[in-house]
Amino acid sequence: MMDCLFCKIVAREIPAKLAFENEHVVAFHDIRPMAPTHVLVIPKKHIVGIGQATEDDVAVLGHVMLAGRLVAEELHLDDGYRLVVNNGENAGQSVFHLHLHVLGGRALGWPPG
Ligand code: DGP
Repeated sequence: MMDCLFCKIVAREIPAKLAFENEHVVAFHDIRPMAPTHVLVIPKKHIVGIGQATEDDVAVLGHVMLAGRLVAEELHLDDGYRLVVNNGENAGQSVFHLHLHVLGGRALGWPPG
């Protein structure tokens, strides 16, 4: 996707502080962190959001989730962490390339705002 910010991060056309990468996903630190650790895991494949994912995406969605866990372990979020996917306007999705937020490093409130 030519105009997708996160596709440009995958292609290294825009810099990001990488946390993890494999053949399916890239993980990088969020530019506006909401917690001491705030990493985004994205599929290399352009998927607009979880609302647009299909059966063909089942495997890559699994890779995204497992990479989220791996990042949390690598960054020593031993006291707990949260994995979040915002979908659509009411959830505050602002980048339309599926991404999993990995949040940790402090106690996180519930319910989220
Ligand atoms: P969401 O609101 O769920 O769509 O989250 C999008 C996140 O993307 C938001 O927390 C800020 C982050 N973000 C936006 N632009 C950039 C960027 O250019 N670089 C990085 N590292 N993060 C970005």
